[in-house]
Amino acid sequence: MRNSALRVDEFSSDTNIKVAPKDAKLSMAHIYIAFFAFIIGALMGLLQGLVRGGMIELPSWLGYYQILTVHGILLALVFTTYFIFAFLFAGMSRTMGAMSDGVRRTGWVGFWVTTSGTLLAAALVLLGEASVLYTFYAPLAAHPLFYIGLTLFVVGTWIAGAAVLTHYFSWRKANKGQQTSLFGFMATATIILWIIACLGVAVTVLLQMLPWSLGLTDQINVLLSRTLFWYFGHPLVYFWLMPAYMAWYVCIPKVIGGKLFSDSLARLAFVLFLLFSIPVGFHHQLMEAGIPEFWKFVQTILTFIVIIPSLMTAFSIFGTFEQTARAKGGRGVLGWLSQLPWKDVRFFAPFMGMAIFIPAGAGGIINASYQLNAVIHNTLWVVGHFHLTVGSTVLLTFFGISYWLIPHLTGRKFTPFLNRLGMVQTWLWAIGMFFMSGAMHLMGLLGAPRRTAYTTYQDHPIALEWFSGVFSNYITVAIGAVILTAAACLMFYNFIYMTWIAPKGETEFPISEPASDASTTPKFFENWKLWIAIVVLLVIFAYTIPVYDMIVNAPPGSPVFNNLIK
Ligand code: HAS
Repeated sequence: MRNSALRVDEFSSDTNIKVAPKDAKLSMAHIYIAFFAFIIGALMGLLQGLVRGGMIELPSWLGYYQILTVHGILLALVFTTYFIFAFLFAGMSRTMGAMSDGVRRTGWVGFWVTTSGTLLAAALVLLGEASVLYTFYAPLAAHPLFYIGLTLFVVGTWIAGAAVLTHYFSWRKANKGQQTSLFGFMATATIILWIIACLGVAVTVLLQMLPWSLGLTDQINVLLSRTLFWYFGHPLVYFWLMPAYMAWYVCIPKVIGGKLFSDSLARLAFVLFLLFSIPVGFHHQLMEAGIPEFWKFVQTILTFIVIIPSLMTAFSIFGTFEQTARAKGGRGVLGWLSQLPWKDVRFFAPFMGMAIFIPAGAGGIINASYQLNAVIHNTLWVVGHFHLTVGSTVLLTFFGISYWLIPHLTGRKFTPFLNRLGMVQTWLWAIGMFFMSGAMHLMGLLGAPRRTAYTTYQDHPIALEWFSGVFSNYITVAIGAVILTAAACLMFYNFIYMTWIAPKGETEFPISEPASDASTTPKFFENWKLWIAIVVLLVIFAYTIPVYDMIVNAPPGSPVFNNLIK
């Protein structure tokens, strides 16, 4: 077993290098929680789809908003966060050497603190004391213990993040002047983004929501609270996306038998995400009164800048595909596509995620455009948008990672049987999403609101029109939800198979090399002090004046609203 950081010449694509067994345990602990949260969250999604479509009624002890909260928290926050840390810990160990005992211990402390927060928050939701949805927006209030659970969750991830950062910086210290692994670089950017982003939610939870829910203050400044939430909420979506991009840049080229298009371009994309994904929260509040239009405009411009690293990624990954396929003999304008390993789920699941991200990203650009946002804000369109982005692009990539990561960590084989199950699972997920998310987009475009339970709006003709299209109706949503549930159950079975049933053996953790003709990566990319300083300046620029205004000219505060929508 290795117990020291790798030398620089070792973190190449050597397939014999494995995640150290003790690090694998830490990573697997995260995976167990991720997949248990996933299956419960997915089953809640089915119930929700059927209730909202008026097809079933929930028993009196179970509320619609309660299951909506469980669904959102377990899938969008718990599954993603645990999976991401599992991937980061494993990848750091694989590319930068085994973690020291101290670093690993810090990782475990982070795991237990996060898990205690998760359990506490989950218990409050299950007791019906925190039906506040996954955005826990004021003035909906939860039991104070829910906010304490959230705080523990965030603090736990900071501790786990500190372990990732310590491992990275120790390696740098031990290998002075050497370039770090691309995986380590990207993991560091992701964790720094997460820590800076969480400051916003920490401030609103600790200084506003907790005292207000405890009755220590009578009212809450809702505008300020939402602004602090979205300061966190938008980088949150990149916290989900960046690990998916890590797999696209670092692992997929190896899976398809090629090399990374450009190490420098990949690093630049991640630096741009770090710089521009934080000062853009106002694009979630374009319809919110009380924020001067000038500042909404500034943050909209910054939003359009944060689209650039995704476009760079599209270019780079497409370039990797074409170079690899042509090297294998592919010809023609698009004929080379036939050379890609379409029957290998380790490629196909993330590829499906990439393909879906093309319309999903276009939807995001629509959302960010002020006038168009007025059409779609608070409608089912937005729900359709995030089921395509995080629910498809990110999740399909995470599933694709699971097919090699879990057997690698459990010392089992990626078998042809598992590959077949994975292919079926990917198709089911994509088809289910096509129906569900497609119908949501169309219904939202017609005006159907989000965040509501079943209602026909007293049979108002305009409202009935929202639900009675050939494709845009609740039956289509329900069909999609049923197919997605089948896909989720299959994925859960695949997780069980990879963890406990697949034959013992070895599975590769794929890490690609840069192309042989790639230019050297400039050293300034590793200058984290510079990037953090620019982030701070951008945040100060984008937020100081509007936030000052929200505090000094505060709108009337709101008392607690709770137990209204259990
Ligand atoms: Fe978003 C709302 C704008 C991306 C998630 N977003 C949400 C919410 C969530 C979410 C959860 O401006 C709802 C929050 C809530 O509950 O209220 N979003 C954007 C923009 C982008 C974007 C501009 N969103 C994401 C990602 C998410 C995510 C990523 C999760 C992971 N979003 C908004 C706005 C709202 C919003 C407003 C507020 C709406 C409202 O009013 O409430 C951009 O980052 C998108 C850029 C992406 C692209 C696509 C690049 C394509 C790639 C694929 C390449 C394909 C290859 C394969 C290589 C430009 C990289 C090709 C090969 C072949 C052969 C085909």
